[in-house]
Amino acid sequence: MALTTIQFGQCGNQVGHELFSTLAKDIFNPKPGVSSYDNEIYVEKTVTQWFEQDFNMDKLVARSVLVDTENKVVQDLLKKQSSNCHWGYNPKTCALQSGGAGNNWAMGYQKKGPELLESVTEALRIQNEKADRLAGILSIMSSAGGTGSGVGSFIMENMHDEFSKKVFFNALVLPFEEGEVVTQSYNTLLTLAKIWNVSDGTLLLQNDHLHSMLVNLLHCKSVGIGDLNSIIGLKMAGSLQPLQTTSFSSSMSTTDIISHIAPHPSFKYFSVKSSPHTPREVKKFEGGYQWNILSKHMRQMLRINSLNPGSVTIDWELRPPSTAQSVHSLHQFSCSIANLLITRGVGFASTQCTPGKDFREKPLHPCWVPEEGAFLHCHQNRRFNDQDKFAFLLTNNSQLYTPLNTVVEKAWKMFTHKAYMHQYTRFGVLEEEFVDAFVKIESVIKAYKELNGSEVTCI
Ligand SMILES: Nc1nc2c(ncn2[C@@H]2O[C@H](COP(=O)(O)OP(=O)(O)OP(=O)(O)O)[C@@H](O)[C@H]2O)c(=O)[nH]1
Ligand SMILES: [Mg+2]
Repeated sequence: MALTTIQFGQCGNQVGHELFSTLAKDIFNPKPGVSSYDNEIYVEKTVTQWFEQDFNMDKLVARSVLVDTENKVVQDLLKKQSSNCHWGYNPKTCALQSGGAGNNWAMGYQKKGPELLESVTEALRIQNEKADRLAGILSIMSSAGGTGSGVGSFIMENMHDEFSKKVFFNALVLPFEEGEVVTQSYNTLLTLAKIWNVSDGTLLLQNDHLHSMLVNLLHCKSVGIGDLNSIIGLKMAGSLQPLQTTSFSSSMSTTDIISHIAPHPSFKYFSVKSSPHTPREVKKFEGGYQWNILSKHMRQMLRINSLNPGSVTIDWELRPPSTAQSVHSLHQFSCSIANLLITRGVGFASTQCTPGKDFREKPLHPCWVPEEGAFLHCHQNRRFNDQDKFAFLLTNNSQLYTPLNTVVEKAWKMFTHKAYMHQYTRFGVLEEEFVDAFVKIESVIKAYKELNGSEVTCI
């Protein structure tokens, strides 16, 4: 089944490019660790999902639409498509303008979005026409600028009805808390509120958190945007590349993944944890982790501070898996609507690892979530990212309220002083729209926050 990706703005286009590069690297993995028959099936599924085959150019062409209000970023990406590269974009599926949206959601949503609608629709038609069976649409953008957030919200709203029978989901990059865009909290608030109605599931990616992973785990001395994107590319590809369910018989489609991880209309957010991330110099000497250690480590990522469920005591994604037994017996877990553990790599079938036992424990989920819906484990024998073992945890849990809460609190402080409001009212986005957005997202935050309490009442 095919997916069409729409990349919005600088961030969406750069992250999208990194995603397709990661996918192409995975396709051409010289050491897949599986039989050539299994490898062929995997590659065929990957190509069908993400690419078109251009036999004239002997290249894969990404099934993607590139949208921006300034053309520099996209032009740079198109230039990168040198002749020896295995994949590229189709220049006919770019919808570009010049001038930018000035970090202003209102300008993107009210002005640039409507101006770009026709060319985006045409580009999507070209992409979708070539897809045999379209499973859905994935859009990628940041919430802080004007194009990704404003144009992205506008286009997603307008496309929603047309694709209502397909899975319609998005990856949203949240800005650094101390970000460079002064109106980023407003832009994020308005984006979250608009896409809440139309998206089946939203993957939240936090620039701050990705930065910490690079510093703590990969020992990067100076972190660039490209480094952040390489982790995003890994997390997204690791989550969406071909999989089997634990019975190792039936396969798991992207539609199945989204409907498992975002099964409830009040809980549509999820994040992706991943492990192990090891610095290149350590990799050479490492014996590798056992599957059961990795599985336990992924479960530890759901731990929160038992005294203050609003905060995480130790962020387990920021430390490598430990082979020693944990000394913490008293701990609480973040209450989850759904978890999906994905393991990729060799030797799983021959181990005694049974992640379901750990992840299905009652206190991990509210009592109204059925056991079979709460946790799923999927595996793929093929090696990923040149590692023997790699694990990903897609998780829709109460902790997701924290980054959203920070944004809403900042936006509220600015709003009470009417700061920068003229930039929005100038484009017809009035105070009422802000109030509606606050009401909506605050109720979502409240629902997530109360999850931890809901679990306690049922044990
Ligand atoms: N992870 C990541 N974040 C990015 C990238 N590019 C920009 N950002 C973040 O995205 C936010 C700014 O959004 P942009 O994508 O640059 O803005 P835009 O959508 O192009 O909108 P305008 O330029 O205002 O028209 C800031 O928080 C940046 O830190 C990227 O390639 N990767
Ligand atoms: Mg831009």
